[in-house]
Amino acid sequence: FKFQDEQEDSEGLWRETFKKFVDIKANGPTSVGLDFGLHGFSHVYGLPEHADTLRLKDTSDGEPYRLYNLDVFGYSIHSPLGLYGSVPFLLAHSPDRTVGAFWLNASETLLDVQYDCKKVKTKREVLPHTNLRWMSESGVIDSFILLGPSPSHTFLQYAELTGYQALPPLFSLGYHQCRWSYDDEADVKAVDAGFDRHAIPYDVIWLDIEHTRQNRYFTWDSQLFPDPVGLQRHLQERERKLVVISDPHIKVDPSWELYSEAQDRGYFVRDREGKLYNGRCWPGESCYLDFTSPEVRAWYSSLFALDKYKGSTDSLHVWNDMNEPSVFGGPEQTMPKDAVHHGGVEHRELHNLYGFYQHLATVEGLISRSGGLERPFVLSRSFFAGSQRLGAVWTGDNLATWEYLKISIPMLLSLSIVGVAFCGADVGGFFQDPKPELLIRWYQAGSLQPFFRGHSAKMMKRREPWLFGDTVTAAIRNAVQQRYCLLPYWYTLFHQAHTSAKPPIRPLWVEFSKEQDTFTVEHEYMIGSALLACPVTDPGATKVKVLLPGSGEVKLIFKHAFSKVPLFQRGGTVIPRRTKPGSCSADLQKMPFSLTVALDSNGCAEGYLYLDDGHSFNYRDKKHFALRRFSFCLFCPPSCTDNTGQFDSGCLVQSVTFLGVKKKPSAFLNT
Ligand code: NBV
Repeated sequence: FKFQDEQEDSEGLWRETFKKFVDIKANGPTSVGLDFGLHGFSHVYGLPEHADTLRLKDTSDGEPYRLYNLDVFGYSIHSPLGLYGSVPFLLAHSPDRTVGAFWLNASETLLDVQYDCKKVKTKREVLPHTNLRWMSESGVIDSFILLGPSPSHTFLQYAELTGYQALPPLFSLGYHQCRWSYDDEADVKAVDAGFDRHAIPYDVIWLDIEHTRQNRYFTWDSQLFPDPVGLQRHLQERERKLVVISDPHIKVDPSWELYSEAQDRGYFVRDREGKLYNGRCWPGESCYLDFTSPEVRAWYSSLFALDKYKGSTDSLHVWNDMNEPSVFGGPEQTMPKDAVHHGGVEHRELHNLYGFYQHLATVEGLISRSGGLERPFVLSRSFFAGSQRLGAVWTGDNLATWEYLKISIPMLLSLSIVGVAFCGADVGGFFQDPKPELLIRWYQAGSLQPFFRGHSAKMMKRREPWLFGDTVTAAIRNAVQQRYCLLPYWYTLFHQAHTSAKPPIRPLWVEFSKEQDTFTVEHEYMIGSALLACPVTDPGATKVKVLLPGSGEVKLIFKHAFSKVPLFQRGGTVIPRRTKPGSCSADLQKMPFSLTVALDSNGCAEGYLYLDDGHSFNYRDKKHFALRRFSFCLFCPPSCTDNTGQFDSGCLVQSVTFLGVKKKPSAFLNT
């Protein structure tokens, strides 16, 4: 078929006009779609990224859920519109079964969900039913139905398809201090010292775009950061790290070697006429590296080599922002769909994968920089199915309001159940100035989420934790210190995600899969199988109701404002903690352990502890790890879970606390 007449093409199948943009649709209409019926299900979850409820909504009367990676400043809450990343995977759950549906397509994708549209009569009962309609602008139908039957089986089946969570370096599970932007070296050193002065542990300080020479990534502003190596050494003395931003757009500047080399080698995305695609971003006129090309990725990775990236050291890690990609003034602030990539592939075919490929190239760069020995840390704003193999993601530019704090929980749970388990939201809110109560509550919530970073925009007031008076500082200190003491547990959970695909934070229905009153709970969740968290997300809260599956609802009254975060340990579990928080995760490694044993109704409990050096691949390549199972039970002796591991942590267990002991023991048990 050939496009004949614009009059006849009112739906824009052959050529589409959006505002001033014309999409030439060189290949004509190419959309694909498929309907699925899920018999027996009335709860569907996943499909990030949306700022919406955990259970996907019925879309019959509104817009379908959209998956199209976009830079949406101050995004709306409870909207089906696409945000920075996309994972076209969902899970359906019922008391008897969990299944997964994965629609492997990286072009713009829509999903319609219809609950209970048809009741299927069996001899025994009336079953619910859910209809799904997947629609993609382009590509092929490549779809997987995962049969579960449990949530854990479904996680595992999906990880076999798209990969397991990378094991993060331990430091990256600590607290990160970010701001757009810290002014200069002196500012960074002052903030770093502030954490020590106020006894607040932290691991990483971040530099945003202004650290570069006019937004040329891989460079430093020589006025503001004259001695970046010295700065990193300074941080390293306290065993802390630096993260710097590296965006995918490259300033058009023929006198800059990085630009001219990429241009000479043909490494930029082209427009539909074959010319260099020019967009605008922070540096002004910019070109966009074509990360979909393996050759471009290999070249970009090589830029992170220590001798190439001047001013970098091995304690520098990376943050990929604006990689949807964001193009100022572009259609929907992104790249036109008819731009052309490596192999003549139109941007429309792979839009949702662009950021993933930058993330991949950055991760490979950091791994190669260390000769393949060290685990990288790279945060990306854009993501796709499989991004869990690369590192961490965050939920972009949120606002400092209670609504954004509240929605961060279902947003992070939705990411977690589709494998992207190392995720977080800007603590405090990126835009607007949080009141102290909100800031405290956000630190408390963030300390119970996988990626824990405070961040704020440059037009906002400074908000280092000690700027709001002693009460606020003490509350934030308490939240961060609790996080550090609990790091052995978080690290063990990440090892579990890495090896068996269970996400560290889980909706209640994952752990209590038969209890239907958990199926729509979205502000409480499990951290592993042992802790139930219910961060406070309402202003002025003096009490909070918490559903404890199996035991009903409890009401907690707060005696002192902001003092408590509801966190419960489940009977039958053992939690490993460090006895003191230290000043950063490396310092923490010197502290002894404490174990908290919460007995179940039979007087038994078990738990795990995973240890390794916290930073290298030796756990994988040399089996330098220890995985211990603690069990408290008269009838089963303690055991070492994986005898192949060879890691001597040299650590001691200093104390064991028992919860739920019904009567005074008559003798000490030898466990
Ligand atoms: O690089 C500046 C910011 C960054 O701080 C933020 O975290 C990103 O999500 N970036 C977006 C661009 C500016 C947004 C207005």
